[in-house]
Amino acid sequence: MESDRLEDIYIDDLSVKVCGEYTYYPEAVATEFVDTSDYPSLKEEYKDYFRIGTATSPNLLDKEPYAKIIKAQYNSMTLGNSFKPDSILDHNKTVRDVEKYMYSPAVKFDAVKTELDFARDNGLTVRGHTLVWHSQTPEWLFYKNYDIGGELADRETMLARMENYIKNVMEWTEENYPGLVRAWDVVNEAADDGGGMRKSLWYQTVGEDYIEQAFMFARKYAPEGTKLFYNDYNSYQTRKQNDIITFLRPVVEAGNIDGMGMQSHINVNINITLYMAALQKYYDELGLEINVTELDVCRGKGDNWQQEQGDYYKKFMSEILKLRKNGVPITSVTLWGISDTDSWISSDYPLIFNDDLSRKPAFDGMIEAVKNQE
Ligand code: 9MR
Repeated sequence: MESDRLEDIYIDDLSVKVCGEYTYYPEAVATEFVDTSDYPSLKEEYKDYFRIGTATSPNLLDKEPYAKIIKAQYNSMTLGNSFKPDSILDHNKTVRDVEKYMYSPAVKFDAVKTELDFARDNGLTVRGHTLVWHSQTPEWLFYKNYDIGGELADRETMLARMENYIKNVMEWTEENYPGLVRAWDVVNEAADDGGGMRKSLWYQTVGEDYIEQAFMFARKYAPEGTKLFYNDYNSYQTRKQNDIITFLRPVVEAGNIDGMGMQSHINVNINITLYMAALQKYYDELGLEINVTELDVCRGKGDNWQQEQGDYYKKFMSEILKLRKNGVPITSVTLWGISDTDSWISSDYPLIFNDDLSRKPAFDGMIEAVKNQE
């Protein structure tokens, strides 16, 4: 704005539209950390059963105490945000040449390198999270000519964009980090909390077979041996589970899915027996292997919450081990973060280390569960 006259200028009816969504990259607030060298190691204790993972963030790996505890405790990691479509899709490049990128949006991979280098250099495998999701996926992807002022793109265009996105991400990853990503969350959170399928922009543009299509493309481009997962929250709840089983059945029949990811953002009041029955059912009905992909357990209200939460973690892991012993193929358990301070729900203190990385009863509970199996 310019003016030759020295008068006040008023702007009214200003509105700011956020394109995409805000992503919170976790930070460590503590400045002093305890020495974690003498802790027993989760990955060692569980090595005969399944992998133990954590969610990471590039700025946490830069902190030495964090890097150290991750190397000591975990043998799998999930990039907490960096592999999501809003981090990979290159808006500027795409809209600079819409014709060229019409069916294959431009992608960039700068954001994933710190974490993938760390995993490769320290012998952790990676769960790729995530390819097809309603959230952290920019809205422009779904529009004709990538113009959010216009109409939604048609089914054929969106199928082509979906196929090329999956192809480009999988091929880049395998070329640059061969064998590192052992599993992909191909479709994330497709079930609606109110029942049925979520009416996401993928659903609206492609139609209700978008899950089948996504898994078909994923199978086509996934390197041999890479496991393909569906991943969701509250997927132990009966109604949601039934919906998920219904829409995954054709994917199973087509042979395009290997596993069910149970996010498991839970709390100390969730009934462990019901939760385990759900795992058993995914296996019985669909024959899928199971990963616990985003475990955190929000604390209870009482003064004794640390111990109560520790007991819960212990019971939870004991039952997981039991289920595995009884034949349910559970192949990894991943915690969604390291310490309470870097959790996405830090005010609920849901993880196994305190802010200074001192161990909580939750950590000891996980160790006891595997040491004292019935
Ligand atoms: O942990 C992630 C957090 O840092 C981001 O701000 C948030 C944005 O949606 O996503 C968090 O991870 C989510 C995961 O990708 C899917 N399941 C729910 C997780 C917690 O919101």
